[in-house]
Amino acid sequence: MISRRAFIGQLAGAAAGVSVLNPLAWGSEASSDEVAGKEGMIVRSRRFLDLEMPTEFFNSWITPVPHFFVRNHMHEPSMLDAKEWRLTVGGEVRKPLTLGFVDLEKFGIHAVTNTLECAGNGRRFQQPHVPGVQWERGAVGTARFIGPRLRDLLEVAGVETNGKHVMFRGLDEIPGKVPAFVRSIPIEKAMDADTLIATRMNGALLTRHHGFPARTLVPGWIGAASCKWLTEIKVLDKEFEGNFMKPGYRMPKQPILAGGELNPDDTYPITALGVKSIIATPIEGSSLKLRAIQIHGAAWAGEGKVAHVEVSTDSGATWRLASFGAQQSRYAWRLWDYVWKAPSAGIHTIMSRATDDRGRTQPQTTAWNPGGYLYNAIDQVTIHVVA
Ligand SMILES: Nc1nc2c(c(=O)[nH]1)N[C@H]1C(S)=C(S)[C@@H](COP(=O)(O)O)O[C@H]1N2
Ligand SMILES: [Mo]
Repeated sequence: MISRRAFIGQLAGAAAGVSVLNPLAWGSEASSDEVAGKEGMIVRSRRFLDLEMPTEFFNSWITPVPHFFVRNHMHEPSMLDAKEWRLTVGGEVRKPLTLGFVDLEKFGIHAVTNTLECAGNGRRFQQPHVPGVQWERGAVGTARFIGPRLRDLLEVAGVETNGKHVMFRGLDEIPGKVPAFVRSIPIEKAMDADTLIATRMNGALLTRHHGFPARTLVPGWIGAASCKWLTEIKVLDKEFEGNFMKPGYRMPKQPILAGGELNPDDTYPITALGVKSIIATPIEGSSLKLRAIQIHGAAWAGEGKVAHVEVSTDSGATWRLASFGAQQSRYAWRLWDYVWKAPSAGIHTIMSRATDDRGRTQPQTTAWNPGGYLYNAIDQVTIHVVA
């Protein structure tokens, strides 16, 4: 017998840390509860579970929970009982609150369909290489999140005039002496009518991987803003100071040389997502018959609105508009598609480029940054068309 940990270590080593979650291939591993409720996902890390959605699952406007990516910086809480769980609201407030799950739900419910993307999505494509989880396209998903508005809690607690930022703490199990995953958002975003304490995702209670029993949902912003297993909300007079606010999750104020060093004082905290599209199918390296080829993908723009998606089938020389799927919601991606009659057999490069209503367009290359954040260069796949 080998220990479970050693077993996982061997598997991770064998597959260079990347493997596809396949119940048959994993044998008894498949029934382990660390991956409960997940199907066909790419495992980017097992120590702290990080699961990426393969591109074929971008075909659904609402991402089913089994296909929704997971990003954990620490261990998920092992014991969570909604009856024992408490949420406190404190700091710069007149009346601190302690709420149970039933009390929380009494604040009423509001639904926001949001595309949640990890700031590190696409890190794998940054050149030169940057360390961190090597996400490709799928650290993103869209779900309908439901729960009370954060501002309704803050209004009952009564934010003092010096309350400028709102800090969130989750119940993650911290491995040894590392800083807790604690971050804050500015009071304006906290008071936005669409910022939620979500208790449900796609109609069901949150699962453990996604923050049961409650998480914040900060729509249009990087995933890191939406704290899972929420247990403490604290109003602060300034931005929270901690590893995950600085040096973590910051962008250079000015472009820096690829591979260069970054002074934390020349950075700002990342908030909203950029404009981005990805090609879901055909997938990179696939062989397709010489006939009408269906190209499809998704496009999103954080707090912006996707205005159009263009597709190029000649390596970027000419661009044509893609059509949108019917479904839309303010903070959700649009699915798009384009039918292409390939002119000839051979190797072809397909590209997609989104533009939003603020005039932002995906760049040819994303400005390099040492965290590998907000990668949003024009997407491309190379396919083989056979006669
Ligand atoms: N408590 C806690 N909240 C967290 C995290 C975490 O590690 N701990 N990861 C964050 C990051 S970086 C992302 S991208 C999203 C991912 O949410 P998901 O796992 O539900 O997809 O959760 C965020 N909230
Ligand atoms: Mo993230």
